[in-house]
Amino acid sequence: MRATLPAALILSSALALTACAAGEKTTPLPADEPPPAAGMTDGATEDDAVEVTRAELKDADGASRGTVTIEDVDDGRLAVVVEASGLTPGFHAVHLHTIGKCEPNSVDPKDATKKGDFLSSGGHLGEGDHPDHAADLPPLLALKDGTASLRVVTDRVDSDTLLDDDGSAFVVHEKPDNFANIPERYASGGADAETKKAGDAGPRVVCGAFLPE
Ligand SMILES: [Cu+2]
Ligand SMILES: [Zn+2]
Repeated sequence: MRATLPAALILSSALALTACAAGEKTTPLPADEPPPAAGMTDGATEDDAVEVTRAELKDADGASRGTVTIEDVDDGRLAVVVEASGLTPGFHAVHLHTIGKCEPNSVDPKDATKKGDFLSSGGHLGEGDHPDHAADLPPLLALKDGTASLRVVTDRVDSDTLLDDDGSAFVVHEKPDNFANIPERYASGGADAETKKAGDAGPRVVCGAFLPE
C-alpha cells in the first residue's frame, strides 16, 4: 500500500520553502561589511591593500606637493594613490616615468638637446604608443583649492618594474592628457609621433621618485 504524506506536513513544508525564499531576498548585508571600493576586483577591499612603495611629490622648487603611494591590491594589481596639493585647478596628465630621478631643470636622458623640469625621469614606462604605455593613467583633477586626490587600479605594470635598479617616477604634467585622441576632422592621419609619445601633456610640474630599497 502506498504511503501518503499527511496534508498538514505538505502544507508546512511549502510554507517553510516560501519563507526561506522570501528571507533570502530581503536579507540585508552585514552592517560591518563595507561595499567594495570602486576599481577593486572581486573580494578585494582597500583593507587588503599592501603598500609597495611611496614617494613624496615635489615641485621644481623642491616644495612638497603631497604623496603618491603604490599598493598591491590583489593578485599583483597595483593601486596608485595620489594626495596632492598646490596644483593649478583643472585636469592634469599623470604617468609613470622610467627613471626614479626627479631633478629640476635636468637633461632628457634620450635627447641631450632637451632640458627642463624633471626630464631626468625619462619617458613613459612601457612599450608601444600613448595611451597604451604601461605608464599611462587616468588624469588627476585639481580642485579650486589646488588639492587633488586619485585612486586608480592598474594591471599594466608590476612592482618589480617600478622598483628596478633605477626606480621609476610618478609625474604630474601641467596640462591634461589627450590620450592621443585626435579626431579625423583635426588631423586626417590621426595623432602624430609627438602626441603618441605623451598625449601633449606639456611640461612636468610635480614629480615623485620610487626607488628600490
Ligand atoms: Cu608624463
Ligand atoms: Zn604614455
